[in-house]
Amino acid sequence: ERSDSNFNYGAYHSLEAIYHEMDSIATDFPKLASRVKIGQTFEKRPMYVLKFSTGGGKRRPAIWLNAGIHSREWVSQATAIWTARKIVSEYGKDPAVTSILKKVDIFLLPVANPDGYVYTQTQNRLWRKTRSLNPGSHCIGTDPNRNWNASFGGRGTSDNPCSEVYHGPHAHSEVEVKSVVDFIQKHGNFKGFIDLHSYSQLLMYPYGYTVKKAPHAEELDEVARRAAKALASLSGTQYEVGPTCTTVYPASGSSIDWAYDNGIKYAFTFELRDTGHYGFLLPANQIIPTAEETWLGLKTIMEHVRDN
Ligand code: ING
Ligand code: ZN
Repeated sequence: ERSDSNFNYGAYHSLEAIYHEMDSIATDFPKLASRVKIGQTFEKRPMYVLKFSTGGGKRRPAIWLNAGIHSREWVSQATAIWTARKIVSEYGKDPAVTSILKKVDIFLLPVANPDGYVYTQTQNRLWRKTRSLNPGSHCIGTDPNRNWNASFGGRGTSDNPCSEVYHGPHAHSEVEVKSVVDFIQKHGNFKGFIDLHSYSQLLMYPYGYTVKKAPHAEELDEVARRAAKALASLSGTQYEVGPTCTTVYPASGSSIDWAYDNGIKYAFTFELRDTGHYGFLLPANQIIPTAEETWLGLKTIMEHVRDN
């Protein structure tokens, strides 16, 4: 029944290959998955999401799964595409997946920064930012995780276009960010937003822009602890849990702070494997082990969204 089973989930792939696999997943499971273009990048590449839905109308509560906003964090894009295949193959088999999809739609963006991703594959493996031009500067790109309208330009950002945490000329200046913002706002019923990064083995929730506690910090902490415990249950990988600002560093304009401040309560960032031995250059033989354990954490969060 599968039209294409040649994709090796234990390897890193080109943007083109990932997009092709997204198309294959949608073709293999047409009642469950569809590939939707949400916009195009600065360099005019398409931005694709996979929508997983069992029907129930446009306004079903939804979860946004984001990956690859920082292009060099390759295990995040790889984990995301593995997760897409996992969702369609477990639907109707794993009661958790089946029940989640009975109530909630899942939107998965595996490559949130396509221009950056292509650049890491062809020019500079450690490129983090977008590839937009900065007028008046020879430096390229904006940090797309400092570009959201959540205390934009505040702590943990830079107004220097040459910085790795350059916030950009204004909130949502990056078309890759704006496309996600517009999609989520137009939809209007997102309840969860999960952003996959690497590395450090952390599971964080708002805020990054302030040390003040988020109004739902206790609930978010409890969910995150349960998710980290589920993740660790597979092979013992330990995650630290806490709010971004005090767990990693202050950072304004991030995706999850924007999501949270716009009514998407269940907002989390995973920093996937490892703790720094390989760092961004995580060997491909760790993709599937990383994705398998992360899946248990993701399911814990998605079940909580389903029930709340
Ligand atoms: N770390 C994140 C970064 O954007 C982070 C940390 C997470 C900041 C959530 C804000 C919100 O700097 C990496 N590795 O990108
Ligand atoms: Zn990152």
